[in-house]
Amino acid sequence: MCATCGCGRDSTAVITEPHVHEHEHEHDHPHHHEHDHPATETVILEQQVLAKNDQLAQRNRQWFADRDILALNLTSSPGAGKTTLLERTIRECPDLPIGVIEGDQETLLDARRIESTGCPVVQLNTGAGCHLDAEMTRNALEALNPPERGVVFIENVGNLVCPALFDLGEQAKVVIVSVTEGTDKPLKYPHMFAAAELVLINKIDLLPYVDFDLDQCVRYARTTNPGVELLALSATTGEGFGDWYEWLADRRRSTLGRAIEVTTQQA
Ligand SMILES: Nc1nc2c(ncn2[C@@H]2O[C@H](COP(=O)(O)OP(=O)(O)OP(=O)(O)O)[C@@H](O)[C@H]2O)c(=O)[nH]1
Ligand SMILES: [Mg+2]
Repeated sequence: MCATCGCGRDSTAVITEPHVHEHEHEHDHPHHHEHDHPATETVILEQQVLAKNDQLAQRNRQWFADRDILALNLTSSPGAGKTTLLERTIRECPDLPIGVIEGDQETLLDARRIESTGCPVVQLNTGAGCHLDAEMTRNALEALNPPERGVVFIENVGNLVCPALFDLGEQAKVVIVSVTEGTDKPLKYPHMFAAAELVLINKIDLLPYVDFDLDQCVRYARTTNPGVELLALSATTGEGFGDWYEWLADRRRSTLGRAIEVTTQQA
């Protein structure tokens, strides 16, 4: 967790401090050294922030359940294509009741993009913060007042680290990784990929121009999270969106507990 936004305060952190010994002597003082490998010093701090967040997230989850709302927490590194994916999804699923919560450190830019599709949207600005939490989400939900039996997309702050830790009460985290970011992201940010139910590999229209190994990225994601589903698509061209809509319809069926179709008008 990071120190900048305070999300690590009162939480558990393991600090490993390797230091190499150059001496080979016997100690006559009582402290402990590991001579076979770098010594580590572990500091355990409390987990209060995350525990409080989990409680509030549970209330949000009940709030969604009471209204038959499917809530999805959309995470990615900055610029992977979260808002572009939402714009296309909203335009191509006109019969699906959608509400959007936008999370960014600053500006209303993403909210304006969503607003231009005609979809209800609330923007959360986190200032120095690098993730949304359950309390912010609850406040945004009250302002959004999303339609019952619909879908709420929560676009998290662009960041593959802290949003992995904060449950917002969603039914599933959907992680977007784009082909311009490099094949290794699932290995470098394992917590985010471990927390995901679905990974969308976006910007596949750019595959001919970038050094990205799609199969390897899938393998890396499955190393971190063996059960994760992966779909490759392009939010710009719409390629692969049929599978995304099928996944969405499937999740919506389980939320509503009965068969329901998502009718799309794909371009
Ligand atoms: N070529 C290509 N460009 C894309 C695709 N999806 C998004 N982009 C572009 O990538 C840039 C960032 O897209 P956004 O949708 O704003 O990304 P984001 O994840 O919402 O960004 P933040 O909210 O800032 O984290 C924009 O210039 C998009 O047009 C895609 O599938 N292919
Ligand atoms: Mg965005």
